[in-house]
Amino acid sequence: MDWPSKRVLVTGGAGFIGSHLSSKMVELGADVTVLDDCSSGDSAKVPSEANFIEGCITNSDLRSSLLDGIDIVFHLAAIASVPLCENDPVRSDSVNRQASLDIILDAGCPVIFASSAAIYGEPVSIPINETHPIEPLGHYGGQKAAVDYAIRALGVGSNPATALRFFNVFGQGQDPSSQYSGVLSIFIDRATTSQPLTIFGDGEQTRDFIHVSDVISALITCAESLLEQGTMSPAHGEAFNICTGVPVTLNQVVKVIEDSIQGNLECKYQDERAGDIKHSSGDCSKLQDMFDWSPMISLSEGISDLISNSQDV
Ligand code: UD2
Repeated sequence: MDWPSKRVLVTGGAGFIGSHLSSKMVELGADVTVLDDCSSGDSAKVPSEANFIEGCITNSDLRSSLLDGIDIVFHLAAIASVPLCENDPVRSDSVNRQASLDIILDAGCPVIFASSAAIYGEPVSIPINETHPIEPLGHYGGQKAAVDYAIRALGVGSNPATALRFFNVFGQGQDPSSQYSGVLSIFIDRATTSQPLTIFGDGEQTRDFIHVSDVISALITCAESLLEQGTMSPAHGEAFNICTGVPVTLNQVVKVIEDSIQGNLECKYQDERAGDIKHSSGDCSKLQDMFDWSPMISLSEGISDLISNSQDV
């Protein structure tokens, strides 16, 4: 793909996944614009080579001006906190659902949308593949599901678009003190600062942890297909799980961290967190079979990398 000839818009490009993607796009030579309102992102994470615009995706004038001349949109901006979406469903609906639909309809170019495993709700079968029922448990999942559905309903006369359903993404650059942070960055922060870990429930809940670099390679794989083939791309109008297919319990996570730091961790078990699902494990064979994409970073490699980086700080 001739990325140096491409103008790329990354919404949410100051966030955890978005900043990794923006950096990768800059590295590939693309002309990158980042739109982020910094409500949860951090402008310091945006690569200096990118054109950074601080603003919200709900601003239709700003959206129109930024979409002009763009070759592809990675639409990652969202209110990603489940509690924030529950507390203000009207606001989160305008950001997560309405503005996303507007971007897909107005873009005039391919759009890759950050969907979520949250759309599945409590799994009825494991591993979860893309035909699993969509029964989100709250507003956040419902808003993501609405956009994911709209993409799957697109025909050949529309903008090319794909929905990628992220499972539990981890890697460098997730702020452990943030309410958006995942369990892995919290555990590693605690482990490397000699603090006890809090485990909600018995620690036997499972999650499918995928490294952010594998998420970036999935985003780029789908983007290249949409750019090359437009609505004839096998990714157009489709949704894909972005996961590893490897379920891991929190107790196993603790063991992997202990092996990496070669020490024992103190774990405090508390009541289950309200609204948590017990098991989440995805099947990524659809993306694997269609595009020969595979996750490359194992959980233990990713954890070792995070630990050595935290020790370098
Ligand atoms: C993920 C997404 C969330 C939403 C949800 C939908 C992340 C960070 N969050 O939430 O946005 O899509 O999936 O299902 O990816 N835990 C502890 N101790 C801690 C922190 C967490 O035991 O200090 C537990 C927590 O109760 C849960 C598991 O770890 O059972 C994973 O928690 P999480 O917040 O990392 O992610 P999850 O799957 O609840």
